[in-house]
Parts: sequence; structure tokens; C-alpha cells
Amino acid sequence: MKLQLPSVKSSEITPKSIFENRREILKMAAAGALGLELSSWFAREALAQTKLNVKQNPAYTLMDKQTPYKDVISYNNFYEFGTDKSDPIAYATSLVTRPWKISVEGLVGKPKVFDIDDLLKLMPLEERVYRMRCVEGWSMVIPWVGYSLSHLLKQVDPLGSAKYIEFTSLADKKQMRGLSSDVIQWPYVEGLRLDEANHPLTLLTLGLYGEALPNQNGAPIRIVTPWKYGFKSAKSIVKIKLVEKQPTTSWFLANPSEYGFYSNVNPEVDHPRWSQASERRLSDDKGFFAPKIKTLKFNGYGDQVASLYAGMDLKKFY
Ligand SMILES: Nc1nc2c(c(=O)[nH]1)N[C@H]1C(S)=C(S)[C@@H](COP(=O)(O)O)O[C@H]1N2
Ligand SMILES: [Mo]
Repeated sequence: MKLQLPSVKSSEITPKSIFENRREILKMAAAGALGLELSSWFAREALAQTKLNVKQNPAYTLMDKQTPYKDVISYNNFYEFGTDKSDPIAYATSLVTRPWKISVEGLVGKPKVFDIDDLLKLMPLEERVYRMRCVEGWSMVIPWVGYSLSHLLKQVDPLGSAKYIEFTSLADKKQMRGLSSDVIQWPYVEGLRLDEANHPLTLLTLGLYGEALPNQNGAPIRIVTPWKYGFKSAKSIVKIKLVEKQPTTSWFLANPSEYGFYSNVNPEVDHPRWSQASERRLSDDKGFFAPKIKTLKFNGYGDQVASLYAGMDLKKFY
């Protein structure tokens, strides 16, 4: 269906009328009526989140065509809201993102509970365009907003005994209808080695396309590790814990042979059900008719991250 533009003169478009139309459109989106046709300028404006004050980081730009906003926000994996790609945009409207606290704890000298609005001010916000690769075979190019996770970790004085980091997503049945299913163990837990977490590429992510994260993309705060498969990028995080032993992640518990702890993008190591040699890049309106392209080792970030795995057998540590 096509969106019907309201018949108002431009002089009558007030902040209030925009707000009310935004609510209407969000309701329609929640009812699934908009489908993938969120293409008009009006829908884009009406769905807009809080604008963030962002500066592009020239070290992280890409020649790759960016995935259109409407696809970034409507084709998602966020099992807390259902397992279909169209569930998150429809049902994540129930997620309440204020107030929001993130506890950073475990093997640290100064554990601290951060308020999301303080984290938005902790460091200047950067725009970084990253390639994202889902283990299911699709990929996107997304202008994320945030800063390196290492800046946050510095605040809590990690102890020498900390070797890994564990991210825990919100699990609240009242807000997340997907929790009634036990596809994976809740809360969603992911993890990284501490040196991976401290790598400058690892982004504490607060927004995309210059605005606060839409709920379906993991508002108000998530991780993004672009050289790993998408499921390592935990959404809607409430706890970050530094630990000594490798965390047991939700995906590993669900299927240890399919979801290794490292999960570095690697075209030479296939997932038991999906080849990882190529991917369908969702970067224009062709969507799933887009031609397949070759998947790059470490998703193209090998120059930056390969040294983290020197001497490791990446088939064994998949
Ligand atoms: N809490 C939580 N985080 C999650 C997921 C999830 O289901 N729950 N899905 C993961 C998967 S499989 C992918 S591909 C990415 C998708 O992120 P995007 O929807 O912002 O593109 O989120 C990851 N983070
Ligand atoms: Mo994924």
C-alpha cells in the first residue's frame, strides 16, 4: 500500500501535527500495514528518531553503497520480539527505552551503573559506516553512531584477571512478546574476548543514520562488531560483565556445533546449514533479487583484526 499524505498546507504543519502523524504511522507500522513500503520522504520523516549530534569518522567510511534506511529498520533479527524478520518493526514499539541503565561490573576496579543519557555524552558521537554480515547469508552497509567500547571500559578499571566480556540484553516479558517462546535461552547473552572488546572497531552503538537507535535495531544501546556475524552484536544491553572464563552464549547453548564463540566472518568455514562463501547485499531496492557477492574473510576487516587471531586455527575456533 501507499502512504496517504495528509492534506494540510505547509503553513499548517506544526510540531504537533507532525507528532500526531508520527503516532499514526507508528501504529500502522505496528499493524504491519506498511510492509516494506516505507519509502516516501514523509514516512522517513515521520518515523525519525531523536537526531544526534554526530561527526563522521573518516577512518571508517566505505565505498560500498549504504543499505536504505527503510531496509535497515524493517528487516531485522531480534528474537525477543519474534523470529520473523518483520516482527521487530511491528512489535518492538512496546520496548521502553527511558529510563535505561547499564551496569558495568565483574572483574573491574570501579563497577558502575551508567544512565543511557550520560553514555550519550561520555564521548563525541562518531558516524562509522560498517559492513554487517548475518550468518543466514544477507548483509547490509549501515552508518552506525557511537564510539569505541574501549572508552567505556576505561571508566571502570578492568582488572588483570578479566579475560572476557559478557553482554546481557534486556529480558522483560511485559515488553517483549518473543520471550514466551524458548527458541533460545533468555536473556540473550553474547560475549567477546577482552582484547576483541577493546579493539577500536568494536562500537558501543547508540544510533544509526544520524539518529537514536530505532527500537528494532537494539535501542537504546547495543554492540557492533563488524568482522563477526551479526548475532555477536547484542541489542538493548542492560549489563556488561568482565569475567575470567569464556561466557556461555545463548546461541552456543541453542546449538554448539552451529554457533562458535568467535564467529568471525569466514568464507572458508561454512555453517552446517548455510554456506558462508557468498552473501546477498541488501543495498538497493532489489532486496532479495540482488546478485550474490563474495564474502570477505573477517568481512573485509582483516587488515585491522587478523592479528587478534595470529596462530589460531580458525576452523577449530569458529
Ligand atoms: N538481543 C538480541 N540481539 C541480537 C539479536 C537478537 O535476536 N536479540 N539478533 C542478532 C542477529 S542474528 C543479527 S543479524 C543482528 C541484526 O541487527 P540489525 O537488526 O540491527 O540489523 O542483531 C543481533 N543481535
Ligand atoms: Mo544474524
